[in-house]
Amino acid sequence: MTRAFVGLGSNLGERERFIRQAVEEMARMPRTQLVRVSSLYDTEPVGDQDQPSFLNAVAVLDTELKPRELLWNLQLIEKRLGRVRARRWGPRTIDLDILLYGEMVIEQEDLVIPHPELENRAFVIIPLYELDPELRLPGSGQMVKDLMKTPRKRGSVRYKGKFWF
Ligand code: A4P
Ligand code: MG
Repeated sequence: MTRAFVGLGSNLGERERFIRQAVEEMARMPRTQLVRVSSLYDTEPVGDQDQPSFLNAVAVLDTELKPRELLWNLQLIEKRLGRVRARRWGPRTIDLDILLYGEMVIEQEDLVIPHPELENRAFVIIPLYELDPELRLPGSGQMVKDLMKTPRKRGSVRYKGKFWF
């Protein structure tokens, strides 16, 4: 079993419903247990700012799926929830990113873990801190609680509420 952290983001339509459905589907993935989900956060778009604000959260999974199998399963969920791939960093009903997969560091063309933008994004760091402040990132060796202290331009993040499931 490997502990993986998956980032969820939605900024089109009923954002909370898409997050909720994605979590339900993740809980049904093969050889996987859903452990916890962070609170929901209302976040300013990072990158392409000309789009609606996001609802973001992070889920913790224990899984026997290999990283690439996990990616396929997440992409299947994105498709089922009707994600239309328009423009990069643009609006979407649901985006599922593998943030961390145990201690593993992967740098392949179509799979990069830890997620390359992780350390720059408050909408990822804040829910990770809520889930596990002592978490250490493989690669850079940075701790999540230390990343919380680094001031940087990474968009505003507002607490939206607990996630119940
Ligand atoms: N890919 C590589 N590594 C991974 C990984 N660790 N997890 C590849 C998931 N996918 C990974 O992703 C493009 C390709 O990335 C996939 O085919 C996969 O092989 P995508 O989801 O199709 O495209 P995308 O999401 O538009 O692009 P990208 O570069 O993944 O963007 P991000 O990093 O997902 O950022 N602002 C706020 N406030 N909240 C957000 O959630 N999200 C984004 C998208 C931008 N701004 C945001 C938010
Ligand atoms: Mg993505």
